[in-house]
Amino acid sequence: MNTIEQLKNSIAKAKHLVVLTGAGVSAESGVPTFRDALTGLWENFDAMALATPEAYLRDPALVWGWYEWRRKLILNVQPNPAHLAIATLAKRVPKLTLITQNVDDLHERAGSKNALRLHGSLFHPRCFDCENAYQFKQAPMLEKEQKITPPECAQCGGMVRPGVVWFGENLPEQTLQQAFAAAENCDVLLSVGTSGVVYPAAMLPEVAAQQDAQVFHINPQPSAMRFANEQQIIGKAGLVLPELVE
Ligand code: BJW
Ligand code: ZN
Repeated sequence: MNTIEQLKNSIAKAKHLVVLTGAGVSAESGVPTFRDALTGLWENFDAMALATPEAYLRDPALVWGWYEWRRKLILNVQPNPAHLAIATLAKRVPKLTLITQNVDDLHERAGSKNALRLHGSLFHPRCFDCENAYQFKQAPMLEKEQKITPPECAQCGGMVRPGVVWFGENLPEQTLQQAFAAAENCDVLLSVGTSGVVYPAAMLPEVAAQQDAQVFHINPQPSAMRFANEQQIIGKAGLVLPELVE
């Protein structure tokens, strides 16, 4: 039996399936992954270095412009067959917990409900100082990749920041607890399109494997595997996942 057949069998028997997604699940929608090289205004920057509170405070317009450019990009793309297959899988198993590291809204637009968002969202900015939520009033106002001064908070006049989790910041506590509880209690965990290098999300497959769940990685690149109950399917999410629901 090949690994896809094994995965199908495991899913058919699963009482609780966890799907953990990373940037690779949105790649076939045309969204660059986090570790793809940046372009244009940001080509000399490393995404890892821009996604920090320090980078934002050093040059707010550079960082806010990067996030507005990305918000515009997301608004102009569509969910791909991988997002759609995950939404379909949720209807085929007794329980599916979707955990995403992505800050786009493509899972929701594909029909997935209640995704646990570990790293926040591009669409829910807040004040850097008082955390008051900020409502976008318009689609991103940028013709090209450019710096944009962040809007002001209506409550305290502080600068608005993206509603995402940057390096060195805590993940939303309740969401993180729910994600770990799901990993501890599932029988199958499917890790899709993540490099698995960013913590604490990177611990979730390991936690599931230690609790004897079957863990499968779907990625065009080989994944680091440490447990006997861990397997990989080398391939693109948009090709592999639809096979599970056809
Ligand atoms: C395809 C495909 C296709 C392509 N189909 N696949 C323990 C050990 C070491 C360090 C730490 C640790 N605990 C905490 C840390 C520090 C830090 C960390 O992890 N650092 C590491 C880099 C070493 N973590 C944190 O700071 C976290 N906070 C925290 O732990 O708080 C407590 C604390 C505070 C202070 C000190 C210590 C503890 C916060 C992490 C926040 C991450 N935020 C970002 C940015 C979000 C906003 C934004 O988007 O701008 O989240 S970073 C970035 O990485 C983003 C992603 O969600 C995340 C994961 O990336 P992902 O999704 O895996 O994407 P890629 O691009 O890396 O990989 C894409 C994959 O897709 C590749 O494998 C491709 O092959 C594949 N692919 N096409 C399927 N078609
Ligand atoms: Zn404020």
